[in-house]
Amino acid sequence: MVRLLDEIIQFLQNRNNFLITCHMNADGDAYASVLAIAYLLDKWQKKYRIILPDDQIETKYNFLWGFEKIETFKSAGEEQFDAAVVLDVPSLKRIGDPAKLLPGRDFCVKIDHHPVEDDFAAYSLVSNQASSTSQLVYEVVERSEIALDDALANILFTGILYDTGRFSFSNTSRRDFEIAANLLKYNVKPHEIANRIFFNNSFQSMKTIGYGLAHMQSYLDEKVAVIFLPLDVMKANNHSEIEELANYSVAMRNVEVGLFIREVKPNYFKVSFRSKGRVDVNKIAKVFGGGGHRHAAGSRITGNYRELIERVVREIARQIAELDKLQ
Ligand SMILES: [Mn+2]
Repeated sequence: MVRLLDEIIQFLQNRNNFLITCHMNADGDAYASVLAIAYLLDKWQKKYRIILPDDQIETKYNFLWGFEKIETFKSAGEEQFDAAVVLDVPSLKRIGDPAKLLPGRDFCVKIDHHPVEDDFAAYSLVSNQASSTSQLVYEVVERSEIALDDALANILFTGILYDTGRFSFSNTSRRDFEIAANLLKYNVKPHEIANRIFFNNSFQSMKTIGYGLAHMQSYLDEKVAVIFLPLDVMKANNHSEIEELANYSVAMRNVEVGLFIREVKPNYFKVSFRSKGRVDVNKIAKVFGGGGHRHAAGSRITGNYRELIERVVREIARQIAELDKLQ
């Protein structure tokens, strides 16, 4: 690990003109890890651009250093980059459009904590034991000669706080608490960051969360819970503010798998999978062309809603039956 960290630091110091990017639907860990790398490159006086695949930039991260440097692919225009740092994403497919801007494999660094998919970077700092990509970027920072300060500490704390679900998901480790304790030596206020990234919703979004819960369905003897938002409900909402519904889908006793399904276009569904622990939802999401982690994954599925539910529940039932056999 130490040798790889040194290689990555050397690569960053020796190259110039970087593209920094991450996965589609950038989340708190993606924003944080992208900005932390930008911060390092800035300190090393490198030329870089941060280009996200999404059309919309999440304003709730605007308190973080470097936020104003973030561009969307749509507005960025074409450019040739000499190097790239790709964060929080295991495959080219999930980078989306900015993948077109990547230089060759030898000039790419990948820092990620998803199970490995594409080998698109010669320098790959990948550990699915890490809670977050931000945690791995912290390891890079710690190994480099760049000193932590308020700006960088706030960025990294935000990423870890987000991806550990406020230090409660199964990925949360002792290392996260060590890092957090270290970051709190700087001017980092956990409650203020939590307020900005978790409790910063509109009334409309909270009412939609209520709608989702009130219309929740269960399957397989309450082992599966499904929260569904149809198109007309989705249209009225800021999508990132209702993401918490994915976590609520698995917040009941006895539920093993939770689904949060939103119809984003007619007969086109974005599905989030959550597992209480036993079922590997990464495997289930993969059956439907998506992926993610063991406990949290997603897919985009086209078709009729009823058929979708039937297919997904059947797949979950199959996995649960297999697990029951092993016990
Ligand atoms: Mn992440």
